[in-house]
Amino acid sequence: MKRRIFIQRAALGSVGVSVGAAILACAETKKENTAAIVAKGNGKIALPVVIATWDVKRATEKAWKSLQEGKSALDAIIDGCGVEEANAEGQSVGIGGLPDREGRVTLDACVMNENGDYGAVVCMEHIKHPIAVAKKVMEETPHVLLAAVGAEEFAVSKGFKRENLLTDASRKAWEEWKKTSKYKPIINIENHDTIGMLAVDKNGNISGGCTTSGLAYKMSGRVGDSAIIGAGLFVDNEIGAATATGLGEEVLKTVGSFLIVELMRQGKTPQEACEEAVKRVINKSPNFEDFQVGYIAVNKKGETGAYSIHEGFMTTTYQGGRNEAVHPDFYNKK
Ligand code: SD4
Repeated sequence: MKRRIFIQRAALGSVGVSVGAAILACAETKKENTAAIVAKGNGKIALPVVIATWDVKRATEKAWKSLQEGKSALDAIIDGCGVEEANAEGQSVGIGGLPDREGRVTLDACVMNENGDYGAVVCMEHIKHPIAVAKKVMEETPHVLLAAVGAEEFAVSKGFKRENLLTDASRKAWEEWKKTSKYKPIINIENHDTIGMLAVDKNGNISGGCTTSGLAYKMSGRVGDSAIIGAGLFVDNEIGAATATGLGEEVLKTVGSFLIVELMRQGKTPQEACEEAVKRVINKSPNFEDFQVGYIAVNKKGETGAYSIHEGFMTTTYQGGRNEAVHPDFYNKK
């Protein structure tokens, strides 16, 4: 039997068939009518909402406050994720991220807003807030994705400070790893803290962001799913949004976040869509026992879902004034 500590879906559980109908209705309705649709839906209004991967209550709290101050969903996400990027003790995002196998901290991040605009940086060094740089790429260049040195130079040209992101603790962890490993990238090393964050503002407008230092001790130049649109993140303001954590190679091969949004478009709840996307990974990967993939999703009404292959995944949801980190349901050979 599945563990059901689980994401706060209780208030949303009975919406059933009408959810699908409402989503389809949303899909056919122009953006300016969004607030009205939200207000009409079933009395189960749960907006705004912020949901993030892992136990990141300080980050969701910051994003929630930014929403209360009237900031856009995207700016709230930049603020929220920025809390963890600046936390030198977190070893998977921003400063303090575990390095690649050569000892370099390389960061991937992306954002997508309610208009379907996307911006990303991959394999960028020395800049603590890659998610804010990703937003600049979206807003201030004709491009969507900048890599490596080009991304870093762009960030510096926009006023971001270059700094050493390899903390003593992460350097020591890397040195220990070099002693014990065969100095090969290890497929299932997972650092459990990539932040994917989705927010729906009080008018039902949706944005998302994802930021990571990627897999610990990865090959130099390796890029995961987190900054690749459709894989690590996807937002469709008419339908909902999804984001991923875990082994990026598997998320990329199944284009997981796009898949989840398309399944919601077809009428699945966020929970059903996350479960289907995880099953897609399991069906395609005979060695799924060896790695973790987890997804979270939200729809236009603020209903949330989350699912992972294995136990241990966490999500944090700030909704209805409550900020709660929980273990979502998981597959693991049920
Ligand atoms: C990656 N998906 O680079 C990221 C890693 C991750 O929790 O999410 N870790 O593949």
